[in-house]
Amino acid sequence: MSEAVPALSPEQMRCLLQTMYRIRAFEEKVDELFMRGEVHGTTHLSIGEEATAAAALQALRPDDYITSTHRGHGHCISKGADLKLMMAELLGKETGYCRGRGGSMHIADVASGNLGANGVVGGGIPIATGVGLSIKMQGLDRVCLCFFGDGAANEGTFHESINLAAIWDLPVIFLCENNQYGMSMSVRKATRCETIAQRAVAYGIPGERVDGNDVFAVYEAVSRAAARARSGQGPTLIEAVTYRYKGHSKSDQNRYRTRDEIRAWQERDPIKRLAAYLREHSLLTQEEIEREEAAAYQAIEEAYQFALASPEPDPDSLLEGVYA
Ligand SMILES: Cc1ncc(C[n+]2csc(CCOP(=O)(O)OP(=O)(O)O)c2C)c(N)n1
Repeated sequence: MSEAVPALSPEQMRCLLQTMYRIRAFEEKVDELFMRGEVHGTTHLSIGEEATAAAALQALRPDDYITSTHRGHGHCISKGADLKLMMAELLGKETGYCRGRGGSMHIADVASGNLGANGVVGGGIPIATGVGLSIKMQGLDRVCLCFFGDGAANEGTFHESINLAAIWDLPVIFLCENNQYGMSMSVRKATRCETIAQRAVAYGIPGERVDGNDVFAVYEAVSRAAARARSGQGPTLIEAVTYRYKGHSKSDQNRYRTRDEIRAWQERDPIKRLAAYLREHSLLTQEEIEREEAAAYQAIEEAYQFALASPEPDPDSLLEGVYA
């Protein structure tokens, strides 16, 4: 964990732990449901990457905006989404966030500032720039945080969008979750740059690389970027270095990496690291930590039961919301 004493109250740290446990419990349940054939299609899990989502949202205000990726459950939960509505969405139920039409990759809750997950790699980046422009033109005291992956950082839209946000000083935080792979493509093979953060130089904005498995480091970096954005100084590019334990999606055989590599990252597990910090600094006892963990799994079970009991969409509504 970062050396500096974090500018977070014990209550905020507990909240971070709760959020990370909820993300993990949600995704473990989703993984199980896919395996049992209860959910169809595909899903992208962010198990191992929880610190970045939880800490980034802790550094923002409730009325700030986010855009998300295809791996967006953690972003959604950290933004305060209702677990029941999320689970219902995954099970294709009428009570889900998008009435069961969106599924894992398209959960949005515009009322809470979650402008949506996105199946198009890099798709959220120009949206975030547009939101930044809207915030600026309306003179609002808000920021938009844009999550994207290391693979998305090689899309044309990444360069165009950040360049525009930079020249117009838009209040956007571009947060790259570098989990080391774009599907099976290692980030080391996909780009000649040493880091993704150093690309900020090309746009004349600050770029910062942090340990994405360290909640405090992510919190500090996003807080700095948010303060900069709110004061009219424009965007920041942050690269959070992290790792996904599970395959890219349900069809991944994990043939492009070794078990040892996965194990080495699991030793730097973000949840275990925060729990150890809280114990060592006598902020929570082991018993309290275990209670938080159990409460998260309980909340997910309740969400699943809610989803199971929810109605299927009416077939007569199939064409609602479809434009041609
Ligand atoms: C425009 C576009 N190109 C390709 C794909 C197929 N695709 C889905 S996820 C993915 C990898 C994305 O990698 P990254 O941005 O690093 O995110 P991660 O999956 O690692 O979270 C690709 C190539 C897509 N969905 N959209």
